[in-house]
Amino acid sequence: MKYQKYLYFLVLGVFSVVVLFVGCSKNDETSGKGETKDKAGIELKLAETHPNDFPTTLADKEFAKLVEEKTEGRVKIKVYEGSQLGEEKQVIEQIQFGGIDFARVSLSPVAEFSKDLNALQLPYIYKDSEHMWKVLNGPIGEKMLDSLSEKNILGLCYYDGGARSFYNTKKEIKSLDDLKGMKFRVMESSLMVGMVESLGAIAQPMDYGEVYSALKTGVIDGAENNFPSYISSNHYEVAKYYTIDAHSRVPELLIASTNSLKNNNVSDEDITLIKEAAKESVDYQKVQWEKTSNESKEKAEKAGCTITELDSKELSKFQESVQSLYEKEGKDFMDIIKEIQDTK
Ligand code: GTR
Repeated sequence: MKYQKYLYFLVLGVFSVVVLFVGCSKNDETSGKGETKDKAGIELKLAETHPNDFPTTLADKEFAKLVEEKTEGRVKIKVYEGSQLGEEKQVIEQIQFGGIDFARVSLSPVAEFSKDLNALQLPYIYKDSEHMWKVLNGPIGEKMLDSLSEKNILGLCYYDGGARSFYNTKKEIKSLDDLKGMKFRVMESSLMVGMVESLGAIAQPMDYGEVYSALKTGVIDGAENNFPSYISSNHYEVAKYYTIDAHSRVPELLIASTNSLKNNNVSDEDITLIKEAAKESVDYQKVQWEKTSNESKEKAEKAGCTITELDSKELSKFQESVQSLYEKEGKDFMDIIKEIQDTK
């Protein structure tokens, strides 16, 4: 009887130790950033709209790889592509709160939170891609990234987003007149609404993920984007008319949440390494961008899309029409506009 009692306590003791051990090791794997931080580094989330093989997604992954290498595993970044963490507007809000740690988003919706950024996406502000990169890599580009800190955003770098043009389900657009009265989806950006209106068309802001079905069901007549997005979103299947008017070059942005970096105790040294990794991923992204742009245009041609180049006379009409927008939307940052235009 006495032994039975000892045996009972022994079994109970062994059982408790096992339960405690299993519980602890489970906790280590799954929870508490604090707990895993010391042993395996922290894992942070990066939100991306585009699918797996898109140039920006590939660059996000290159960035994540560089961060892990440079911080020797202290900071790991997992890329959630295909809008798994939400559409861009909500993602940017989450970045501000610290609910999402990193994101690659278009500059357009970010400019809603930091209005001066609009100078970088005004229609026809850049002569060409080279001019845009001079601006982005120069003092204006740096200043704009830094200005995001007021909104709890750490601006890391710019990626290439090519040039955006109109496409639609209805007809070939060869002139400014052809645009009149047509309804185009735009990003969640007041500047983009103004741009479409200045060209005489109707603007409908909408999340990117809703555009395909809106085109299909006729809620909108068209949208506007670069060739890689036109293809990867499958919009080309339903909106077969693409007119190369290249009305805006909207840079892509890689950003981090200053709140999340703080909450996760990411050290200043590691933040410096994160910034370095971002800058180093830019050239890689540009190579991917160039390749995918060419392939996407070819794919659109092969799929039987009608691709129209605007003649120079019509292009000047587009450029003249958007001037009203410079005066209306750009009045608070005329100095920046001038600086951009003067950048050689
Ligand atoms: C793409 C851009 C995305 C998203 C999308 C849109 O060109 O890369 O980040 O902003 O356009 O039109 O919403």
